[in-house]
Amino acid sequence: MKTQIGIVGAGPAGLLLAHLLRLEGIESVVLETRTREDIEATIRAGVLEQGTVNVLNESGVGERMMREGFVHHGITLRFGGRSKRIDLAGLTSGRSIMVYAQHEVIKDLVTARLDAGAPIEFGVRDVTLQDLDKEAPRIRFRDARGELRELNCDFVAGCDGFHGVSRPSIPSRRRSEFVRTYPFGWLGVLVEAPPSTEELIYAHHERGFALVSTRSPQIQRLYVQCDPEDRLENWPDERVWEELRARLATDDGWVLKEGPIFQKGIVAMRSFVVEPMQYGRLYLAGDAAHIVPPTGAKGLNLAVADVRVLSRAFAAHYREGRGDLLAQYSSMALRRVWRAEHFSWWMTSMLHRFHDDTPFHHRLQLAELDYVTSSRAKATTLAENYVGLPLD
Ligand code: RFL
Ligand code: PHB
Repeated sequence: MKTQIGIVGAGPAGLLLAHLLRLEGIESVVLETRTREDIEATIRAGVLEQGTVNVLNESGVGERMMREGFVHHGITLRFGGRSKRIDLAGLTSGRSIMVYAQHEVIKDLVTARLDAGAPIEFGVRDVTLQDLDKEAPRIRFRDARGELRELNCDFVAGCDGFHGVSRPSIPSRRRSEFVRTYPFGWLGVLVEAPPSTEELIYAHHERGFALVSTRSPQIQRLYVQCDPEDRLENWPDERVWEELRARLATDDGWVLKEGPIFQKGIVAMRSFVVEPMQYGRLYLAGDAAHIVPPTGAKGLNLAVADVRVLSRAFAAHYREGRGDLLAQYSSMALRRVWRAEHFSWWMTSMLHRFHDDTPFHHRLQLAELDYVTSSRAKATTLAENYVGLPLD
């Protein structure tokens, strides 16, 4: 089997890259270890930056998002029992965010690709990348029927997430990794209930962070900070509600609307970057190259920004024989990545309880929250990062 770009992973990075390349007339094959049903049902991100929304619309896969997604013009920071709104649109000349679930983006991209008759190999196993530093790299894998196959490509795009095979295929002497793990995770739940708020609430509390997000007028997405090693058995529904009620309590009579919890999961929090995001003919994109803690809602958006730059670089290579954009891919992508790393780390540090917290540290967090919600300059810093800096 032969193709121009072999894409490992059918997450947002791999699927959008395949889609953007197809629009440029560049052929690709997407390999994915999981099934279509599984990738379309995995609950992850919810917040799309304006730039991400534009990329999806301009490439023709934004129609359902525009119909079913929700545009938000602000967010609320809640601390000390009070709520303060950050006017995202007012502080950024009208930019906003879209609340539309990641698995809905995945469904739209899978449909677009399959409708165009382009291949996605689901259920592959034993993926290995060969000859990445040679003219003709190859991807070996076992397909869903168990047959050994080989894909010859001009380039390989490693879009297989944090636990994929692409990044470890770069010899360790040729990559530098930057890591921070946080001493907490998020317990996330999906709830059948009407929204308690029109905009997302990020809450700082002595018992730990809490977040109120949404999926639809009927389904809400709520998170509480927890021990990353904690087990779901320790979080019966009543305990989830008790923590949410306590951490979100205000002195103005606001009430959290409750309902049946139908999905629960715990995610660990880390910051991670690999440099460079390229080796030979392998280009990494999305979580394969970098992870941010979800507090800044940046992970999926970074994946989109990466593949936009990468698809343009491949287009310049095939159309004009130019290699300069491919050569610059890693440094261009990393500039945005490190900005988002800093923002996500800052939001996380400001809003969470750390195990070694002292009263001094707690007061510093409150001072920072007070400043962010009262200084136009600081609020603008939050707003322009949250809605996303303009794409290159
Ligand atoms: P993904 O989504 O992990 O996709 C990688 C795909 O590769 C497959 N794979 C392989 N395929 C072939 N061969 C192999 N050897 C393979 N190994 C793995 C996997 O099965 C998978 O399908 O990475 P990608 O495409 O880079 O996308 C990144 C995003 O998924 C991620 O950054 C976001 O979900 C992060 N994130 C958020 N991002 C936002 O922009 N806004 C948010 O509001 C937001 N909230 C979140 C989040 C992530 C969360 N979790 C669960 C970590 C909230 C949460 C709770
Ligand atoms: C979500 O809706 O899942 C969500 C929203 C905002 C975040 C992270 C996750 O910062």
